[in-house]
Amino acid sequence: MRSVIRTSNEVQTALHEGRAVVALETAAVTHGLPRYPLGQTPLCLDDPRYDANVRAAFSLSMPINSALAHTSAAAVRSTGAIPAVVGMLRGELVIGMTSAELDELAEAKPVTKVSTRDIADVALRRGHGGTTVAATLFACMHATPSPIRFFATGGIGGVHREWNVQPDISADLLQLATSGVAVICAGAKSILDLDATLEALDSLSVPTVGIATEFFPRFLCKGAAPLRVSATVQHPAHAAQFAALHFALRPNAGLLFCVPPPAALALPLQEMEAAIREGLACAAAMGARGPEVTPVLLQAVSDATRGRSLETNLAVLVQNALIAGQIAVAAATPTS
Ligand code: PSU
Ligand code: MN
Repeated sequence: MRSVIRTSNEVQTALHEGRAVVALETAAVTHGLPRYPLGQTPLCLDDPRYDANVRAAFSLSMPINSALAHTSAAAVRSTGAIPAVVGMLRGELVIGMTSAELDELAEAKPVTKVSTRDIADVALRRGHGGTTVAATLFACMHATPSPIRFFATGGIGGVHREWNVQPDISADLLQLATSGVAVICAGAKSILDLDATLEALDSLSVPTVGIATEFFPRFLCKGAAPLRVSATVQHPAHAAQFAALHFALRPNAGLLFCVPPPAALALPLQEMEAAIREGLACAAAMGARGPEVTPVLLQAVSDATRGRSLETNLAVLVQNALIAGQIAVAAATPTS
């Protein structure tokens, strides 16, 4: 049987030497972000935490999805960590895509939104796919020569609203519970039922650890009723200590590090809720089902906020990549 999973040489070497590695997913690239150029530098890149290399990585002539992917990878690199972009090209699950491979995936058509269940199907068809949080977690655990322990995304999937009418629970949750990886995120997407999502994470024994916050972030949103995280750490080095102890105790269980969106770009709850309701109506009218639901909702929310939620989504993706890099570097114990 041919090998379906390939870890790049750069990532293999870094893992072998005990250096910091951060995985990045690509379902956000292939299915969560637009494929037209933004026409301006994203607002979030004015932040002094990003160096010139990170700002330069967002090419104005490129479609938003590939520009963002390059920028997230550059944010990881700016901390001294190695980015491992995960995605499927020609049936291969690649851990550590090159820039050229990333551009190819960002433009690919048709391209599948690959969750864990879809990996064998896309491999057999030799297809292309953007990997969700669930499939990326699976890849992290199967990296050679050792698992990747840190992974950045925007917001994880979770329990959808009206789950009591039509149960829709992201495969991200179960995969997180059974993969020894720390996911750095802005909580779960606010298009979901966040109370139910937190209860599910609790049932699955996934720690929700706020970084300098006691509250579970609401993805792109601020001003909502607070939801509590299960623990709080103060800074990335403290998060690295938490992760080290967690993985020593439970090497095959995941955890979430939760970082709220930058305050200046977070969207007020009322605006967000109105946009989500429009999105839900749109998804229902389109008859969106299963994996189609999240991309339709994200696009509808972006339209309803006239692109403001897109800016916030970009801010969250790049910020989480940066913080994941800082945590991974603090946790690393290089052998040379
Ligand atoms: N974060 C973002 N945008 C996204 C996603 C995360 O900022 O598009 C993706 C992730 O890949 C996540 C997926 O796994 O959305 C959840 O989809 P679903 O609800 O169908 O499981
Ligand atoms: Mn779903």
